[in-house]
Amino acid sequence: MVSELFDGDEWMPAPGADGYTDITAHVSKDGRIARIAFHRPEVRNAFRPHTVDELYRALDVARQDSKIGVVLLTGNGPSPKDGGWAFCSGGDQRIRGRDGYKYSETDAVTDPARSGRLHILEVQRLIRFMPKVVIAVIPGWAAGGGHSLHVVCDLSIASAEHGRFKQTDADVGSFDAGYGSAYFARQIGQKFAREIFFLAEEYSAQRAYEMGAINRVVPHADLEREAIAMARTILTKSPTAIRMLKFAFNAVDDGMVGQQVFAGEATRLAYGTDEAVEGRDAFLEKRDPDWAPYPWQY
Ligand code: S0N
Repeated sequence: MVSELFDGDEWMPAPGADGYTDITAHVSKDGRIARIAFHRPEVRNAFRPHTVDELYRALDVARQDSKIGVVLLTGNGPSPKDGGWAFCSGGDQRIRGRDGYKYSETDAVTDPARSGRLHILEVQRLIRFMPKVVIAVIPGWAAGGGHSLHVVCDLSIASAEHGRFKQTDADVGSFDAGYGSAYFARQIGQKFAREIFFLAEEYSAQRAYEMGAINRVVPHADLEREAIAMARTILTKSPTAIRMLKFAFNAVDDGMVGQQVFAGEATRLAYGTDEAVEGRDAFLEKRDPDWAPYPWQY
């Protein structure tokens, strides 16, 4: 079973999905929505390095598929051990070491070459900069680095009954000092963000909604259906408009990198104009460009 909330009639396996162990990856039958899920429910969907490798790969496959406009990022469940639900509980604390980390729980040694390498941050950047809408679909716990992942997603929708939020970073001595905290404060305000990190208390989905941390709270049984409905609404919109809006929302918080991403999109749009084609053709034909048909617009 993928997940109790998974509707097999909606999805087919994504390319390469057969090889995954720590996640599942599916595409809607019309090919327009991706569903990528943590698949370690027995540890509240904590991620180990291997999980992150697979997650990055699956997200990148979705990024490069020009039919896909929306990605649902979720956690499968419930746990076979105790029936608990999770979106993701962050880095797997069992394989974390002072000198690096083990690739999995069964490895005997840590790898110093990987010391301090939190490549979940590469996943955060992929979500942040992919020109598609990524929706965090939260059926249970979003804790630690799992909380930060939902923060970096474009939208978040959570289960009313099982959605739980907690920022444990200060409890376990590992902290996301980037999007997970500073950008989170931009979303919900400094006071709430500091409270969530400094007190590390538990919040219900309803409370998270009231603080402005998530977009919607829905009955557990309807969670994936509602997420798909949101995705389908987004898919009725102009892909270019959505892409430019996502990067516009990002740019103000992303400094020169945000400007660079936005600028790349502007250049892509410019390449589609006759004016840019004239510049290219003039160079190739070794003549002066004729800009006369292109006014200095006001
Ligand atoms: C999520 C919480 C609040 C759920 O509590 P609940 O419902 O009472 O369940 P538990 O009984 O606590 O958990 C059920 C089983 O799942 C295991 N488990 C849960 N979370 C993790 C985890 N993150 N790592 C490993 N195992 C986990 C429990 O141990 C239990 O197993 P059994 O039944 O065998 O006892 C609660 O579980 C909780 O607080 N979890 C920890 C949340 C947390 O602190 N996460 C880490 C925070 N930091 C980060 O994520 C940053 C990134 C990071 O740390 C990292 C990333 C990659 C590589 C290395 C690191 C690194 O740590 O340096």
